[in-house]
Amino acid sequence: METNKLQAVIFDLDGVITDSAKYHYQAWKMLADRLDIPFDEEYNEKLKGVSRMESLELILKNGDACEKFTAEEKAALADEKNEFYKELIHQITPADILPGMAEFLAELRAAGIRTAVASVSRNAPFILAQLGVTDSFDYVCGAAAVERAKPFPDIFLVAAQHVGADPAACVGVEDAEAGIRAINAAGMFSVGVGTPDQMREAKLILSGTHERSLARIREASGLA
Ligand code: B16
Ligand code: MG
Repeated sequence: METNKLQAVIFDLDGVITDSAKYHYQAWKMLADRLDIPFDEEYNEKLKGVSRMESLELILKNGDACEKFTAEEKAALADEKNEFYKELIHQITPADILPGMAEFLAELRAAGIRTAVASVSRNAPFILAQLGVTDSFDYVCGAAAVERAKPFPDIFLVAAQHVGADPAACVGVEDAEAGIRAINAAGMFSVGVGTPDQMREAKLILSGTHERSLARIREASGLA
């Protein structure tokens, strides 16, 4: 298999394809308020790319409430958040694709580069359908396909395998630190969307999705 040619680009969903983080925030905020636990947008940054149950633990920790609930009660709290989140994401339309991403996906298709989504969100297929971009991806890898979440490389490796790409010939795009670590650990070239401070470990940093450029990615990654 050729490794000097760019074979696939694997995308995180939340924060890269669309800004679903704001809905996660609203849904967790509703739960935190009900439980009388402090929770704000700054603390919400810690939840990006983190699984649903781990997010709940982080929120409870902020209110010293980890020990207050049984495992069953915690599962019910996570379900409560998810039901509210599912209502919120019905608002998503194709207009909510982040700037430049629809064009970028079309450019990749035209160049014969495979595309996949690596999202730990169990709501990823619904969100992609709302955005009208399901067919823009060759494979969607969700949390159910892997045991270990980001920062383990598993989700990116499974996505590469499904699209028949060598990890060394793949680029991963992420907006969360745990995600960038996962891409690097997978042996892929990491592109980070965010500030240099947040994206310290990314090999290429874009301040926003509008800055995406296949030419820049090819040049920086050395993948033709
Ligand atoms: P769900 P990503 C992640 O999506 C979010 O960043 C994170 O905040 C969320 O807790 C996680 O999905 C699980 O989502 O509750 O919908 O299954 O960034 O991996 O696309
Ligand atoms: Mg993300």
